[in-house]
Amino acid sequence: MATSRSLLYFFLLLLIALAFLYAFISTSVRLAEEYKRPRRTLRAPKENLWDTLLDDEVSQLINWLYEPEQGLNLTYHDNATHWDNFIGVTELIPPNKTDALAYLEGNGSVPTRYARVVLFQGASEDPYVHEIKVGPLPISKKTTWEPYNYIYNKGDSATPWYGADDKKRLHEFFKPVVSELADITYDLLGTVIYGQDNDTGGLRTVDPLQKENGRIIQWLEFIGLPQNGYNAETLLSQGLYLKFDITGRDPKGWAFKALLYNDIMYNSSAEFRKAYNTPGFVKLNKIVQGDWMTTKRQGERLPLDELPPPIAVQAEGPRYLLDVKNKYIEWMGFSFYIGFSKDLGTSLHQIMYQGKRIIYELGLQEVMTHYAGNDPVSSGLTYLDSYYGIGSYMYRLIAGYDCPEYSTFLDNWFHENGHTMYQRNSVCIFEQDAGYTIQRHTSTKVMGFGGHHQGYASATRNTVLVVRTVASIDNYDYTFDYNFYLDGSIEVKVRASGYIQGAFYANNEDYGYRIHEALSGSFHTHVINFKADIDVMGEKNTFERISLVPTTEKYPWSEKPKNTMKLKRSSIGNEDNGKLNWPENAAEMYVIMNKDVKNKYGEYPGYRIVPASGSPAHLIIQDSPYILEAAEFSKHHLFVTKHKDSESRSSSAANYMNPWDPSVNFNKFFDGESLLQEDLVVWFNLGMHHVAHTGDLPNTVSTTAQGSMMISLHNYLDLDASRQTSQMVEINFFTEL
Ligand SMILES: [Cu+2]
Repeated sequence: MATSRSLLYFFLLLLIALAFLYAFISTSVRLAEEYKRPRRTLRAPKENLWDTLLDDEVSQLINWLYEPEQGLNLTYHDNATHWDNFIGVTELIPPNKTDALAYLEGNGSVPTRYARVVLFQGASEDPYVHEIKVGPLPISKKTTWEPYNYIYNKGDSATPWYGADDKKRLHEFFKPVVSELADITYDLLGTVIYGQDNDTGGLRTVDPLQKENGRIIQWLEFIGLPQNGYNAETLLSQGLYLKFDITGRDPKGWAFKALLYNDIMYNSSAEFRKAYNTPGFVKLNKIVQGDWMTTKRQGERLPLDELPPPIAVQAEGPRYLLDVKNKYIEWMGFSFYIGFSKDLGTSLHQIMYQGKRIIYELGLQEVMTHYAGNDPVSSGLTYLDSYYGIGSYMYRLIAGYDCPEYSTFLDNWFHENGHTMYQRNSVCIFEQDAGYTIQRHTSTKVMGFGGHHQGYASATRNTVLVVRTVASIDNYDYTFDYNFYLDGSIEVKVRASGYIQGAFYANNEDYGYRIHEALSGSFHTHVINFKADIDVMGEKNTFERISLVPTTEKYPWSEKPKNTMKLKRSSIGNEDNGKLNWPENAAEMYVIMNKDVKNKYGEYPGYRIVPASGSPAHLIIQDSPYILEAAEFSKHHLFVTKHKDSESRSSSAANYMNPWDPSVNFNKFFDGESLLQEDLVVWFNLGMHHVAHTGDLPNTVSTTAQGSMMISLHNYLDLDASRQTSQMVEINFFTEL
């Protein structure tokens, strides 16, 4: 009996094992088939003019730059010291719009290719970074270089490089100062820094650098290093701050100026040590590390949560056509090219809808985060992320989480320091059901005296094409979506997640909530600037403001005047009036129109730009003493200017290195030029004011940390364009009451 029961168990186990094996194999086969499914391809009508340089072009270019005839005195990056000159980023310069359009829409030849090359000039008492323009490419006898000045309205592409000696300073200057304090930091902070691999503490610099009386000032903060392998150091501020003068290249000119603890300044380590040894010295809370810093699953299990949630499937393959080599896509009347740059990541170009160009360029310009706080680090911390290279932080996406399993994944690559960096699967493209209809209606009528209900219901699926990337810029993760809708709308959406940059809790009550033992969720504003070069039926357009105003009107049919509301139309005449905020109560519409064209009812066709989710933010701080004029785009919600090839970006990577004299001062774009029936560019901000709370631990969640802008057809077609889709139903019904 016992033997037969054992046999039964054995067969039962075998059966279960086989079932698991079958499930595993069939899932693997299914996934493999999914990936192997042929893409629906096409050949782009023209070459992509905005992608990265080709490998051959770059290797020839770099060899050419090293030739002594070019006079650049360059050292290979990997062998370079901080006293050498070396190559940074090399990338394609976008063509001028007129040249590009002549090629894309006319008989013009492919625009000549030029590269932008960033050169770090360390071999100088005053190190600097400058950019040169090299071309034509590929390298030939005609190739020359010249300073790449014309897109920098400072008039010069050179920027002081105060960070040339950063590594030397850290190891030979900062760390000796802090290791001398190790006994105190061990007691006050629970960590030590000796400049060794097993240090339990670290130093955070505040960016950008500051100036006082002509001297370059660097503030540093002690931080804990996470002991659990999670990237949580931005949650581990320790409230001890150091001030250094780092002016010049000669270490003899550098000085340790002061130390700040609990809102008290000490002019030297000795003064601080003396105070520390004095009875009554107030010791603040230490950071407490733990699971709260980790993103692993924690807390009580949720009921039924272990069952697989619903997922989307794509039964018959993609419904978009793709040219992978040219990163060109066609979908439901739209077509566009995807560009890439190391500083800014992906951008979209030559967006056509129903055979007409509607946007020449749509792309990120800058990601700014400005903090505030009682301490010098939180107060001064202001990020302009293009300096770090937003595109270089666009890593591999997670299939099934970041994007549906069935997405098409594309690669990016960029060239920096003489190397090519590949980022596999860092762009995903997919269609998704929005989860609600784009159109629906139910109609019922009671028929006759019998009370029969007769009617119909109509509904149209809301299928959206998404182009998605994620930039994980150190602590924060920004998800960038370009969403295309069946009614011709294009949505630009940003979601934030990842670790907040917290502050030490003490004395920061007015700048954020206290969200852990020693942590303040320091208040900051994200301003994320985009460029939309919108062209409505040609380049010549006008920016219309349609105000919705209260009024009192007399009517022939009424004895008394009536309080009511009506439309008031006006145009933005010139760039002096080109800085705008979103109106209170949304009582104004902003529409880019072509006033040389009328539809059959006499209205001008246009594209409306309108916030679609979240609340667009601009900087609350007036005239930031830290970012100065380096981020003028952050002062309003949106801007309109006349297109110029020399005003191609609202910011620049180099702005962050020299906010006192930024390479691009966006404010200079507004010089009174007419905007009436001109080629217009709209610069709009997404973002938010972020007062982090306990729900931002361990990571900010995207439910509230998001915002989007919709660019939508406005009297552009005679009818809603989503009527073209076959993915709709009309159901007639007849019921008795
Ligand atoms: Cu934030």
